[in-house]
Amino acid sequence: MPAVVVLGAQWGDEGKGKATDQLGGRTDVVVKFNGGNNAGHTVVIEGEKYALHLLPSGILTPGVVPVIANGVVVDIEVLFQEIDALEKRGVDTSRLLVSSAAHVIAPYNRTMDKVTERFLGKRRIGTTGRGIGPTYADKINRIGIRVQDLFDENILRQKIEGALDQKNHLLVKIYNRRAITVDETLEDLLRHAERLRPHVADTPQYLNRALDEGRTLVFEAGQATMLDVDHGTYPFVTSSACTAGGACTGSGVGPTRIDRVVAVAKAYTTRVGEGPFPTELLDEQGEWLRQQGGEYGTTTGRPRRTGWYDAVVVRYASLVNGLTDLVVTKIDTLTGLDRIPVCVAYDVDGRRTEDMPIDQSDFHHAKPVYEHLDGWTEDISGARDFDDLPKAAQRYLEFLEDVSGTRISSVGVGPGREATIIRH
Ligand code: 2SA
Ligand code: GDP
Ligand code: MG
Repeated sequence: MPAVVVLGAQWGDEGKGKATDQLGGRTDVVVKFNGGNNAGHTVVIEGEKYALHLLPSGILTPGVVPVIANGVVVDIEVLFQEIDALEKRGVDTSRLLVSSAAHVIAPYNRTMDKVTERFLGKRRIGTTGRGIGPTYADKINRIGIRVQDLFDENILRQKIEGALDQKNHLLVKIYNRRAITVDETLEDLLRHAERLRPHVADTPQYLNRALDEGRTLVFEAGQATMLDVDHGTYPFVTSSACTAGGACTGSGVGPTRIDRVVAVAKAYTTRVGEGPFPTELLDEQGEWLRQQGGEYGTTTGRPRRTGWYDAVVVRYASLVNGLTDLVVTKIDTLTGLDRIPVCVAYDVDGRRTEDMPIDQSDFHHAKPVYEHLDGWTEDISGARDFDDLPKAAQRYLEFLEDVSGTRISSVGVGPGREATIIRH
């Protein structure tokens, strides 16, 4: 498996960090291709917990080359905070490569993220407030700042001046904030430039050469299919391409070089931030799932919204990503339930549909159609083989495989690296 994409099938936090870390033992390079420090990926190794935001999860495996590719937006201050925290715990980060074409999150992007959300009020997106959306907006508007600009102060100053012309107009006239100066922005962006310099690389060249030499690459997506700016529940999405195609545009590796696309799905569903969520549970059952699964944001600590497994969503993820494999995580969280509902279709204004409605108003009205499966009470966290699972848990997984349209190649029964059942 020379090139594998690992992405989220739902609304994020499915356990992609753990899945990528597990592939780390069999890979040479791990590439982050979208998003930024809005991501929160948790990896537990021998009881030690690591929360990664901007760095790819592969960084925890000795010898792996972690790459922050061109599709990522980089907060340089946060990057070095994360590097320092990992180095203190004995993780070697010296091999990190950062694309010279990646965009940089400027302080005014963070400010714009926060003021825009406040201004939107009830219509807010529920962003992480890390400046992600405004930085991608600048990229598309062609007024963004890239990593390579940090090494030419003249160009950097001109770019900041250009960007601030627009931002200050909005900040002062619309949002009633103080104007941001070019000098303070320049100082902020240049603070760590020299420290960053040795990590900066032509990453499309590096990655394609690595493939030519027969090395193995894992592309780790941030966020997930339903948060993808094109294929997700727009406008309640993040601002990047979280789907399989994003691995190509976000890294400079062509689609013909990708061998497998693996999606991670929780055995139920969660979502952080605003937006439609058909199987959401707003009652004590939802609170039970939140407590049982420890469903709180890895980056912001926000309580995650919880609900039952939605096979319409995962089938859609299978379609838009061309999935080859599904990894189902957190099935241990469901232990103790009498019966477990699984959404197999939607009722949209009296009409049954098995496909994701393309019209967002239909998705907002979609009512889940459930099938109910038997639960189990046995502790399954020690299971390492499919046959170790109680019959009801086996049937639950076989049902998910059936209704999700993709083979389940591995199952998570706990947060630890070892708590996994490999099937294929
Ligand atoms: P943004 O900040 O512009 O990307 O927010 C836009 C939407 O994307 C959602 N989003 C996420 N959803 C799930 N997990 C994410 N990462 C963290 C985690 C979240 C946290 O791993 O737990 O700690 O709160 C993530 N990042 C962005 C976000 O909620 C908005 O709906
Ligand atoms: P990511 O953003 O997709 O990498 O996921 P997060 O790290 O934000 O959230 C997933 C959470 O579930 C983390 O706390 C993981 O340690 C945990 N986790 C992952 N797989 C499993 C599993 O199979 N069982 C349990 N109980 N926890 C898991
Ligand atoms: Mg997460």
